[in-house]
Amino acid sequence: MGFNVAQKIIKKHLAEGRMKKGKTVALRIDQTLTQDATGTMAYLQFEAMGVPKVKTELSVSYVDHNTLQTGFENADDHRYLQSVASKHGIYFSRPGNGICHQVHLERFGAPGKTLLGSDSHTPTGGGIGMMAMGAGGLDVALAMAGQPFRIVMPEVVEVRLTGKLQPWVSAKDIILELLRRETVKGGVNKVYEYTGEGVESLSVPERATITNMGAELGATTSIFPSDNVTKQFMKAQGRVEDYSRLKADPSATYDKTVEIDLGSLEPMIAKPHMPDNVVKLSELEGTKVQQVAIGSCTNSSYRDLMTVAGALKGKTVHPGVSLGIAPGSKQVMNMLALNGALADMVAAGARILESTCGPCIGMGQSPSTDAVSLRTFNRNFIGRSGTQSAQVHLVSPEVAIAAAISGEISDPRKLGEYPVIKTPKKFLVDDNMILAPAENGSKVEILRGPNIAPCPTKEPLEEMLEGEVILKVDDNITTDHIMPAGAKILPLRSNVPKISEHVFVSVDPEFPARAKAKGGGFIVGGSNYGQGSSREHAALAPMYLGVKAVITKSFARIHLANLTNFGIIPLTFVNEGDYDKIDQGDQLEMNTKSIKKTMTLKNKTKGESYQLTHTLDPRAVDIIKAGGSLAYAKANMSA
Ligand code: MIC
Ligand code: SF4
Repeated sequence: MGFNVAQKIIKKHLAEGRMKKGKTVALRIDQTLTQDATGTMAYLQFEAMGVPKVKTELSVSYVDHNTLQTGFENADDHRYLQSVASKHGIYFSRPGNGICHQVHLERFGAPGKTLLGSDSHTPTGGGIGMMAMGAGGLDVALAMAGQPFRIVMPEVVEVRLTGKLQPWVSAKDIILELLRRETVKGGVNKVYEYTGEGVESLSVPERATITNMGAELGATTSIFPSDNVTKQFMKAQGRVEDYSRLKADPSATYDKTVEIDLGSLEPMIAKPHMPDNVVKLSELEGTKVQQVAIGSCTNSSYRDLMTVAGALKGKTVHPGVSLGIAPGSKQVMNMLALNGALADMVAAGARILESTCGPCIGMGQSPSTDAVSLRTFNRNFIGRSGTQSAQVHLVSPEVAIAAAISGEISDPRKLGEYPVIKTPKKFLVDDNMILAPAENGSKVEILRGPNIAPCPTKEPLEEMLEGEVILKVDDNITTDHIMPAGAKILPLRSNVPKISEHVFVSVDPEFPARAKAKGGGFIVGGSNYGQGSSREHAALAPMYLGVKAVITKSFARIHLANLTNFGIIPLTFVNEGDYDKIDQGDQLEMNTKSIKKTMTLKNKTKGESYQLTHTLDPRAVDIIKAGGSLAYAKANMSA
């Protein structure tokens, strides 16, 4: 039997386990990436492991999230990251060099390799045929220390692309259409692999837009084959030597096939407040728009911004709209500057932002009260923009720019001739903002500031878990609900005691105080709990507040792993109906002396019992018992 692309990479990197769907496989990791918002914690954990030099082929530390620098905190983190990278054999991409996923695709990624990143949009690398996965910082630290990364052997879904996109319809519309069909929980433990004649018509940045936002499906990753288009891209980046061809065998099979006819796709839009709340743009035409933001790791490539510049040339941004544009990397920004496209944007009234995440994570550019904001980003969770009442919609750069010009949601096909942007024969390559690690790391001193607090640890699991339900929440709770980001909270990422004061505040402002007063307790949630970002702070900070167990109908993959890593036991109801029987404030009790496949939870308040289960393999059970991965890894490494 032949293999598909995902299976080929898994097979080549298999360190433990059998490639049997649903079973745990451990994969060797070739490359890692971190960004500053999750990276400081990841490196603190790496330091705690006592490994002098990373054991990967390549590890890169990026600074792209926390760059507002409204106080000393961000800059302290940057300085720490730079020194720790130099000491431990890690490349350092300086602030200003661009968004991690965009830069990694341009400068480091390679087909057939595995990449683990402490950011949920790491699957961007799937655009060049990498098996690129997001994880919590601790898992990335472990990979840097040479440990394999464990996933559930995924199902592979074939997304067969036929036909060719029409003018003004682009890659974003493809992934929005897939989200409409598959939803934000459709992809758990699945890999989406793109096939069909439509693949050839998509450039690497377009493919990367699709694999990037595949994260919103909850998928393990998404992947394209590596073909001549990939080769041309790598050649234009001056590193054709990193190219290799990677295609599914003709006899490869898939667990399911989804077909998308590119030719019949129309411009699409995700309405507030979920990336799968997708409709045809035509349904919303005429809605007034107050803000347009273009950029983020989803849509900030040279191709995207040249399209935007082409549409803007000679026009003025509508008086009712604020237009912000953040090019994805220094390479993109510099090329736009040199060919005049940046001047066209500036002349039209665009507000040019740094090459960072910026408004995507609420770092500035928060919309006005109740504003309709059209963004080329990948997430529109409530409040993420920094304005709780904002109506954030997700769109392609084409749709975004049509709105910026007309002041309302309007069909970009009315803009006239489509500026078709070809991949340049040669990108402008200058890696002067990427620092190589020191030759002799032992001489490098690590620089810490007062904002950098050590990573808190947890005691081994108690034999009897007792406490109150300190919070009950609905379905689809995101990590933005659990641990909000934004300009005020993000600078606290390297200080868990401080950041824990913000846990769940958008859901219930009293939560942190209650958790502390009750000495921790239980959280009860609905399905797809913890979707979205990979931020391990959404597990780490609740752990610090004393959360002992999270009991839900189902979990999102990365968050489940993060809870395990920090010793919070993730359990699900055997009978989903039991969710309705528990109320906030109920007193619960559970014997955890041995963690069996089914366990009994006693509700002392109601005088009832419920059956719970879990998906933890024996190793994960040991991790929970040890009080988390760090404690477990330390014990095992010294053994
Ligand atoms: C995000 O898009 O939410 C982030 C910020 O990039 C996160 C990581 C983080 O919370 O630091 C992600 O997607 O993993
Ligand atoms: Fe940055 Fe936004 Fe991409 Fe996350 S989704 S890495 S915040 S640009």
